[in-house]
Amino acid sequence: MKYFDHVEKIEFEGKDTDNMFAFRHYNPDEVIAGKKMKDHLRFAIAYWHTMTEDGSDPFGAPTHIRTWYGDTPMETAKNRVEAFFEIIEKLGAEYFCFHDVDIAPQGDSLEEFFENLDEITDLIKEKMEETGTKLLWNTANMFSHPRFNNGAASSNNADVFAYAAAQVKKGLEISKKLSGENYVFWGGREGYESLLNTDMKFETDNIARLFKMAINYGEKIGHKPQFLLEPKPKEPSKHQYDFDAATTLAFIQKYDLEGDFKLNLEANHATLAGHTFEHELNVARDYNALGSIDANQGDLLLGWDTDEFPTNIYSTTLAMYEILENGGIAPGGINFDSKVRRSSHEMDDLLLAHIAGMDSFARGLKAAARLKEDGFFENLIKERYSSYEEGIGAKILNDEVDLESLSQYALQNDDIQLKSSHLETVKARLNDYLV
Ligand code: XUL
Ligand code: CO
Repeated sequence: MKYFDHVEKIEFEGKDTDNMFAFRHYNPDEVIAGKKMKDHLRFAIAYWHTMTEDGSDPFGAPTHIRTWYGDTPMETAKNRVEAFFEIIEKLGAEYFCFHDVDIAPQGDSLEEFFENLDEITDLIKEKMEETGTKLLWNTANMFSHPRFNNGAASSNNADVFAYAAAQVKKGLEISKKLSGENYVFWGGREGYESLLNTDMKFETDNIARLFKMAINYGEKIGHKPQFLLEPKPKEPSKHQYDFDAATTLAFIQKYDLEGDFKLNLEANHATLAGHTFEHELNVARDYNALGSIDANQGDLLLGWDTDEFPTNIYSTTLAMYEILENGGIAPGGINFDSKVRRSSHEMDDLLLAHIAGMDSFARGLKAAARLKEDGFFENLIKERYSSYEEGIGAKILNDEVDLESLSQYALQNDDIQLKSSHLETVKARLNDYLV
């Protein structure tokens, strides 16, 4: 069965087209800054938001019309595989991502869940071969089921730790089976509700224990995906241990995980942590830990995770600039961890929303490449720190001074002249690159 028969493969038609089912900016084979757009962007489609979201919210019933529901959970799961790969093919995305629970029903036991996963991943593997699609990353959902209400690896209950370990083991086997390029951990319940009954050190030690077991098991089965840790400050837990990039990097360093772990950074998680997306990417880049991104956007007027499709080209431009400066994002990619709004309830919205997101990142890439070509930020920053190029500044950078010599210098040079940042002009000039 075909789910989107009425839609042709989405092609680039340019910004003047009035065809909704066309790219207006994303032209996969167009070369920008020495590389094809598709190779810069490495777009991935998220199974969960695309296939399992139904538009329900705490105040209302599902709104999304979906035609893939079957008579049994397994039949629905199989129909979803069919529909998912049709969406991927139509969009021309090369990658996808999923949680274990997105693709197969959990059944009545862990054993049944694993059997279902085997059957569905056989099907997915066939589809991957048929379409040439690749697995960017998979992950284990260790946050939805009630057993995880006190955490997974950080749970106070050791049986829960063991259950989580079994899911991670299976997740790595699936990653090997489908040649996953990365493997993600996002700790939605790895945090606390109240510090009154929480031993933070005990819990974070245990999280690191599970990660080391994952690294070891990967080595044992001869599969070495890039491990990624995805920061988020809160939601569903009140406080999550992987609060933001800097906190998560401190964890990675504390437990000696730098060789195996990088970060998967999500735009909406950045803003929930009180940062811009580009701030998070910049921090990760500084640590050589920019692994992959979850593309979406939040609503700054709301305090929760709205996972909107990214359409803000200011943000996509600054994010793509960080990615260009990083020398690319591979083996990571740009995964649309984004969901259609409750009112965008038609099946076609799944395609249209991805087109909007892909076009917005394509525009971001083009603007970022122009900024880089003109040395826009490079010149700005060179000029701003120019006092370190010679004289006392150069001596500071060369570690040729100490407090005594600097004090002597300052006593004779205390009539300091500061230069204006002209920041308003900078922002206005940046606008010229966006549109
Ligand atoms: C939740 C979130 C997750 C992770 C994978 O906010 O972003 O979907 O990306 O578990
Ligand atoms: Co995410």
